[in-house]
Amino acid sequence: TADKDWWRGAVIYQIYPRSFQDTNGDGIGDLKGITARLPHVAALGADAIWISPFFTSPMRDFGYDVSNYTDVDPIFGTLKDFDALIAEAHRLGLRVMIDLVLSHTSDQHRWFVESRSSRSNAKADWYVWADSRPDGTPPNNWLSIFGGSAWAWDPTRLQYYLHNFLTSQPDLNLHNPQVQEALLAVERFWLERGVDGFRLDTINFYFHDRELRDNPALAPERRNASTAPAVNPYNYQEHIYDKNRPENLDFLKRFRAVMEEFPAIAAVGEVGDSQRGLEIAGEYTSGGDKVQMCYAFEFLAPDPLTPERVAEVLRDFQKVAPEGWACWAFANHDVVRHVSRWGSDVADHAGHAKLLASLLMSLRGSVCIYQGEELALPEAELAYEDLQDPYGIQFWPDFKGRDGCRTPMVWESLPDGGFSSTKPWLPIPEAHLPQAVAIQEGDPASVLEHYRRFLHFRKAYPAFAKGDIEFVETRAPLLGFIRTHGNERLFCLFNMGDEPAAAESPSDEIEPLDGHGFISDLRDNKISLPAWGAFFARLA
Ligand code: TEU
Ligand code: CA
Repeated sequence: TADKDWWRGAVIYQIYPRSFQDTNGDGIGDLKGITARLPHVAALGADAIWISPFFTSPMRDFGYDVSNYTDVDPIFGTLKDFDALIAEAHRLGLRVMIDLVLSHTSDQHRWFVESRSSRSNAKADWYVWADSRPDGTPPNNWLSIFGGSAWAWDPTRLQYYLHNFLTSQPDLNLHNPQVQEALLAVERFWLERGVDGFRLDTINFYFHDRELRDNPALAPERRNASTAPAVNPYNYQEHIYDKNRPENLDFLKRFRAVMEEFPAIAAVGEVGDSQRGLEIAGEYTSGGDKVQMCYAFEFLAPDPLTPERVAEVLRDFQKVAPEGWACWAFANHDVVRHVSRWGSDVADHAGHAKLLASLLMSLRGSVCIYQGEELALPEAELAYEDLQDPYGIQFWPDFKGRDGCRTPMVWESLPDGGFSSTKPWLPIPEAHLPQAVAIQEGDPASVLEHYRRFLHFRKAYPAFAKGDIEFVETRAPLLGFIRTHGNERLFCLFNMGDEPAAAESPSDEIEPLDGHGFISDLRDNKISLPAWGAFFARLA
């Protein structure tokens, strides 16, 4: 495990602990459940797991509101359970990345309890406090992603505090050096406990403008599909002052310096910004002294996934950050499951899912796979009464929230999905049961076996993980590119459409590869692909 570069091109499997596996019959997944199911992740061929937050929390945002950074919430288990999880992961050859939410805490965190108690306590400046404007309104026009002003009134301090997310998620003031020290101590705590890295939640929200200047409105011509849901006015501001501040670079360097005290640690920063995401991701991952990877939102947005869009995003990133490293994902716990987002009208559900999986795992960058993605689970349709996500409850029915991608894993085709012995915290859709792990396992035509096969294939050719990428002239719905690493040149061609398609071979000297599960035909320099087909070859 000394390979310092393991993260470059790694495939990271994201686990949402509430919904992975329940072991004590309370309907909520737990750390013991993760440990029990790690063989599934290892068999898939992933390099690492990223576990969404399991720290002590009142769970207003299901763990993204932390009230104690250095303990496990009793719902999920104990620190001892976590130690056992790490040991088992390492035994199976999996690295463990944990999700640190450093931009804000829960309002139940003792730091905030103290900070809000007066204007003169020792932690008075640990959060972002400001006086109202003379008319009593909030200090400026900053908005919360979850709706309304980003400022909440505190009746004790008679001041507003900043919250980019829920009012129960007050923003820490990282301009205060003591806050930085406290967060670096959290980092060290988990490194000493044996984690291999971090997913850093909302990494570009760490610092705000100290002068509290108003954000400008987003010019109408710059509004696009990825600024949806249009119902949320947050998407119509230019986020210059509430986040993305230059002071962040120095903090990230300090964070990295602590990582460097331990062997082979890697971090992926989540850059939430639908306007300048790639640029910021590039900035944070260049120079070798901040984070290694940034998690980009480009393919998590509602925009349709077309060959042009894929090429444009990858080229743009290359252009703004030739030295940077992205981590791509099609799915996570915040967005509509991608097979539904992009394929609601697709007849061949499995074919579509397999093509997308292989495309994702062939791009230059690292990759995150979200639990259930390997089963091609569609978005769950939930009734308003079943909703748990405060974001969904707030914007229903224009935006249905994030519960539809957070329903429990389906391990077996039983009514409880093999997830729990009792009623789960979110219902398991009946339609998910025929896609359970136990049903797909061993069926070479299944999506699950395709993920396993493709990950295995991908490992045999280092160009997939580490190579450069160069796009080849192709006509939609085809997408073609060449991945180059040393003397290895791999040509990858994808048919992103539901009709057969054909393309010219980019070279006479081409050696088709197999073992990836797709069937195609190469004759007289012409490559013919079936609907949702792909072709891989080595070029001389
Ligand atoms: O998400 C940050 C973020 O910007 C996204 O939340 C996104 O805008 C939103 O979920 C709408 O889809 C991270 C976590 O992934 C998310 O679960 C948390 O709610 C959020 O931070 C606050 O900690
Ligand atoms: Ca449980």
